[in-house]
Amino acid sequence: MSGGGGGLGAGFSYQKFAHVALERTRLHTALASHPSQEKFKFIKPNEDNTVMNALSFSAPKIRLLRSLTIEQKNSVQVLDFAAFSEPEYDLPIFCANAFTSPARSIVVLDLNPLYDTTEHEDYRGKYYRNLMPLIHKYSELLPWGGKITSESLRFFSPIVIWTILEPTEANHQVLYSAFMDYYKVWLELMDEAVQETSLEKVDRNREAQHKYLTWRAEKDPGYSLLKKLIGECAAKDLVREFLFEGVDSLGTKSFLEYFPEYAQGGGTVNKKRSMIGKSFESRPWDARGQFIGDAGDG
Ligand code: BLA
Repeated sequence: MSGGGGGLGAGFSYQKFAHVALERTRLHTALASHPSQEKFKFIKPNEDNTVMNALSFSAPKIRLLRSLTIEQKNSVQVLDFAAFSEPEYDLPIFCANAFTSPARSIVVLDLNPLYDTTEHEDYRGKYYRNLMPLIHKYSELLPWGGKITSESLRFFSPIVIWTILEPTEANHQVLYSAFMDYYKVWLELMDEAVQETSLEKVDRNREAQHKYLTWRAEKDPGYSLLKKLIGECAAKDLVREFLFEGVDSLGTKSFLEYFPEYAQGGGTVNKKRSMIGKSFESRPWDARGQFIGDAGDG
């Protein structure tokens, strides 16, 4: 399958990523259609050359597994694939986001930690210590993408792949391989996950997931493209009832209660993505997963 000189040629499809991942999931558990599926199954963009595909499921241990792909003929391709466990488990959130234009692919692939791994060393040890080889496997082909919205870092794990690539067939293959490696790891963690019985811990997990959903529902970089494709109202519904479903039911705290630094006059949320600005020119974790911040830059 040649892309005909690279670029967004035939054979380039994030739908395949989602399809294979869902097939994989079915080897581990029984997927049921998620209630959000009905409303968004037939979502239709304003532009004729664009196809959107929205799928959502739940399963034992999995509160929400959902996938959104957007394909614009010879132009933009988007993948947003995520898996959230039930709050009885403290599993990381599987997160695969790719935005590909003819110029470049912007990628985040991670097992987003439910708890900040710098503050919660026990959580880092539980889930990431054994996974560090994964990042070494891909650090050359999928190098750190450079400065990033600083606030995003607390939602990333030491094995995050944050990268900006030329959208060639070869890079796409590497991305596919990394996506499947990371997803298989998540499925294994899911298999092994043991239900938390302490109500206090379950509540803590639920709130941590709600905080994550609240962040992404408000600040996700994909929002403006979604608005353009389906209009402001439908984009808001898609974000709150599909992509980050749970944001209106898992907790009652508001964005500003979690992230007060975004408060501005009149109690409204500052529209800026970042209050601190961008930072972290290079990977801010060492080979053991210890946070080193911008230290690597010298
Ligand atoms: C850019 N997307 C980005 C960037 C990141 C992410 C880090 C670089 C800009 C920045 O530093 O903010 C992704 N950020 C994430 C993710 C998390 C996070 C996954 O904090 C999780 C915690 N991207 C999508 C989808 C679309 C999309 C679905 O995932 C479109 C529908 C678009 N992302 C998109 C675009 C850019 C981008 C257009 C470049 C423009 C910009 O930076 O705003």
